[in-house]
Amino acid sequence: MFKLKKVSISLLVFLMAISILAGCNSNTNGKTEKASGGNKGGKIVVGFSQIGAESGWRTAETKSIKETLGNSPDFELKFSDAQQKQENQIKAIRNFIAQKVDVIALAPVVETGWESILKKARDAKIPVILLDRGIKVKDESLYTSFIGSDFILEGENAAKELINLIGADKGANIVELQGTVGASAANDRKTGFANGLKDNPNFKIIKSQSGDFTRVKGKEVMEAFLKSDGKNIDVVYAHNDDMAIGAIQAIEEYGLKPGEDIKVVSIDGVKDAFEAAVQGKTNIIVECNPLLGPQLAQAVKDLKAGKEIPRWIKTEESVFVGKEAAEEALPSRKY
Ligand code: GYE
Repeated sequence: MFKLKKVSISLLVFLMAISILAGCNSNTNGKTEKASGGNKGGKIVVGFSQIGAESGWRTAETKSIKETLGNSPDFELKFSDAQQKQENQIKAIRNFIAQKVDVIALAPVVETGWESILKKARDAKIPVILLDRGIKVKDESLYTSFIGSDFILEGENAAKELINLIGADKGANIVELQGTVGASAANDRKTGFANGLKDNPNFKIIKSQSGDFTRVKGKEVMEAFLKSDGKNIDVVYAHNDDMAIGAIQAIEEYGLKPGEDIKVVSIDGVKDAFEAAVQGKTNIIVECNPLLGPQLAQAVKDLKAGKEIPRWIKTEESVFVGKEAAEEALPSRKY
């Protein structure tokens, strides 16, 4: 009797496990997501290949997409986290094609190497919308649209505001913390910043290295810069706020005052950066908006309704310089 009960409980657990597995399929990096054959119940099925969770910016972007598309009766969202690996993104796109999603949204970790998988999506007649970072492809028809910021302009604005802050006649020794190697956001922010400095040769980039868009690496690289060149550094330019926050910690541990002894300039505009600015620890924040969910939802709807969507959907962005600007903006910051 007891034995029988035990067997039937195990059988039940086994059957339950099978039915759960049947409803799910394992995606590229081992995480599971709901299976579906596309366009279920009139919903538009969107497969989103996200880069990972390296920064406050990216977490805010994921939240915005999940809140907008994941909670809407109009969409079914399939979300895949690539954990910073292009190969995971390629696998995720292959899965989305196999699942016959209606639209693929891709936040590409790096700029190159997308041709072959995007050709597969095109052959399957699934439009691809790039989100937040761009790619370099010879055949521009491999994607439909890019939703995101002008990173070159962001870099130029960072340089322009820095020159205003320090004074064009003075000049500064700058160290640069680059984003992920090969990412459009890193390449273009580097180019834009260099463009912005080129008429002011007194502003020199004395060191430049990748901190991979993370706090931990930003801190590590800044520690190395300080160790080799500490007394010479006037400014740190970080391609995102998280690396700047890591650098601020490194500067404090080195015994200098961030925002005063070493000026800090970074891009994104996450709350933590505004809090640092309020404390006078950072000087210039160039905004880059991660709340792309509503724009993606609109673009996908328009596309499915047969409308032509813009090749580049840009976002309005500002620059915040100094303590007062940060104090004023902080209460209404959404990310
Ligand atoms: O600035 C950074 C992130 O691609 C625009 O990626 C995005 C960048 C953002 O990790 O914080």
